Amino acid sequence: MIRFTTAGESHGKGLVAILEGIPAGLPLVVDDVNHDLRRRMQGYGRGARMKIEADAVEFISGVRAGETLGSPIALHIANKDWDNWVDVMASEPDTDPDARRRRRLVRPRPGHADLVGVLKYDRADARDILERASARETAARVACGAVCRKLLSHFDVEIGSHVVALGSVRANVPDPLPTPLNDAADRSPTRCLDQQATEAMIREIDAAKKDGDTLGGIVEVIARGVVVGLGSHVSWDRKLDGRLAAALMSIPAAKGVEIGLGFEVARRRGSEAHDEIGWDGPASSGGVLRSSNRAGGVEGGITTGQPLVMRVAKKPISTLMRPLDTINIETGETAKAQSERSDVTAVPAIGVIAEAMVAIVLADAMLEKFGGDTLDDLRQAYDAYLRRLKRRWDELRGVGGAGGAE
Ligand code: EPS
Repeated sequence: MIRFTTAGESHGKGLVAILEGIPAGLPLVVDDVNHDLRRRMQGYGRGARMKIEADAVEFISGVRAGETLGSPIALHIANKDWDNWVDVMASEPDTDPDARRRRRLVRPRPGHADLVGVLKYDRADARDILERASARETAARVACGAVCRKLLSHFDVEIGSHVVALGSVRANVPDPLPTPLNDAADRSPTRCLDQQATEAMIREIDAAKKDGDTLGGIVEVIARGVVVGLGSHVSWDRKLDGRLAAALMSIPAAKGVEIGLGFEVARRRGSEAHDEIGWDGPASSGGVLRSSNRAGGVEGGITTGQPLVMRVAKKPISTLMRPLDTINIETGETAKAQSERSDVTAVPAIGVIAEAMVAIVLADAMLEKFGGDTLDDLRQAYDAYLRRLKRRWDELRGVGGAGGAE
């Protein structure tokens, strides 16, 4: 239903994305996208690049007079840093065939795509790999995700995230979480809801920076207002949890994804692992109420109508100012890995990127279930489904007493 692809090198001219499948008639302006692009650039521990860039989107196609047309939406985000990299990244061949471009990277960083990329693509300069492997690409994903988020907002879906761990610091997560989640999380320089933990995270980032080191962490992404019945149990590739996990795992530096209790569920007995079912829940959950949300909003690959709760573990950035051992791919000597300008941590940003990936998967699942070439078609199919859910138990429980609250 939704297809998207991105292109662009970190220090090339810019990033582009093509997003296809968004129905016609969705109100859309650049600010809907720029808001999330700005959020992605924030966070304590980011490097100098974020001071150079001021990410902003330009719609090349698919949007007219503030509304989507149903045609592919092409998006462009310029790299301001391009001006400083023209000679390094220019597409034209060099006039002198023996000339070596500046900023070659020949001492691959353990943990980065540098080494495996040069082996696979048979490149002499790992810059040919790292420019595309850079997390800068995620700006294009966030742009596509923002459009999908706009679509979902018409169905009262709210997607937010917050940092639950950074380095060795674990946050105390408030229960219940604030609504809207991002209004609270975006106020913290580490996008963490625990003030004390935020301060400890900042101290740890400062210490890591001093040591020439980097930090990873864990973010939690939550999608509220998702109706019961997205995804399917019938085939492996239609299961929504699998689709979410794949999308989240594709984020640069992601090393683990959990849904609901995640790995913790394996340690529990069945009686403490599942969510008991009772009456008088909202129509969007099929009229039933769950006493807990250990499943994280998915059972059998299908949404339950409970909030979707996912966590992503991010490894520390692999560019270290005090580098690890490596080899020089040009001379064969053992060496220390090359250092480039980078971030101490980008954990606060990965939450914004994870929100985008979740928005794309959920928009796809909504269109799969409800279809429609226009926002209005989608709305009508969605409303008809909600009416069907509301009527579901009428006969069994007596009209009026079944569907429960809206
Ligand atoms: C990033 C841009 C990059 C890095 C970071 C993410 O800019 P530069 O390489 O010019 O400093 O700040 O990239 C990485 C951490 C990485 O491993 O490639 C961005 O826009 O998010």
